[in-house]
Amino acid sequence: MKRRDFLKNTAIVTAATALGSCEIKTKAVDATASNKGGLPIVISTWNHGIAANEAAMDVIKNGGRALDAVEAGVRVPESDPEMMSVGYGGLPDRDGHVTLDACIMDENGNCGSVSYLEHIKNPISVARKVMEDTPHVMLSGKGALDFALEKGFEKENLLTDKAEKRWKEWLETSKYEPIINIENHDTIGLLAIDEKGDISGACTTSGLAWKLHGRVGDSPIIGAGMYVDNEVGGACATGVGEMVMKTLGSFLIVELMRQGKNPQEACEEAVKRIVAKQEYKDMQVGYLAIDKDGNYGAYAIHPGFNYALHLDGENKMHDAKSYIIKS
Ligand code: SD4
Repeated sequence: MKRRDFLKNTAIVTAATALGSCEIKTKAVDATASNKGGLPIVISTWNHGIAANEAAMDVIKNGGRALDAVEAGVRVPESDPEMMSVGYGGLPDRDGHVTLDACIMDENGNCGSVSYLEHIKNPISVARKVMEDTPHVMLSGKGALDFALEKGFEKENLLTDKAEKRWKEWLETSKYEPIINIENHDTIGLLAIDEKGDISGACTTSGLAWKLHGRVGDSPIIGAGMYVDNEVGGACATGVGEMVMKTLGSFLIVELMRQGKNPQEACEEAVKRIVAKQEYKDMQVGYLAIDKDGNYGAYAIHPGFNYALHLDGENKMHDAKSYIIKS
């Protein structure tokens, strides 16, 4: 980043923070026109979003619910051993365990989530079972695994040879310090609106590579990694979960849209809430949002965040704008 960009961005944040009032903060944020969308729509994070969107849109085109679409969509990278940041084949924590986080939410405000789940390839489907078959929202660790096995999910070794090799290489050089990293930045968050206009969302990840054993990120936290309100819209997050959790980013975006911001403005404001108070130099966070009409937004702290958008019969990658501007 060039010094002038840093100063420009810092000035915006400082002004917004110092002046404090909502009105002034809004002025300090570059108001960006919403990206015109439509229905149905599927949008998801990173390159693996293309295949996920395809599966999700298939469900919608066959008259399915957005809920079924988002589950089917994110199951694609979850099941793919080449995707080293989601589900099977995900990079492990520093002790060599692949521990998974996922959540799902439907148009009626129902939601389910699993965190710190081991040995199950498709945590999103376990999250859905938590939502539909229990009075709870979230199951974690061994309890989540026991629940999954009881529901007929298969217990599997999720650590592929490739992921194990990467872990062993990391062990050789690591200082084994609990440093947050952005090496493993390919969580999938996926939002969809079906033909009826109903919105659902899903988010699933193996979390940050080499995390401390037991660490849970934002992805399974309703309101942090993903949030949907059928009257307003939906949002999802990727990147360093700790930063998202501290600001409940997805819930914040939906609430900002409820107050009148378009999806793009809401994503930008949520990123600005992070950078106003947190050290963000080596930390990436990216947000996606859709409103009830299928208009969409995307924004990240740093350049490099991209997303897959399935709209009007086309499924294409797009680069998100970012707070730090590459020049
Ligand atoms: C986490 N947010 O566990 C996840 C990681 C991620 O893209 O999104 N990577 O913090």
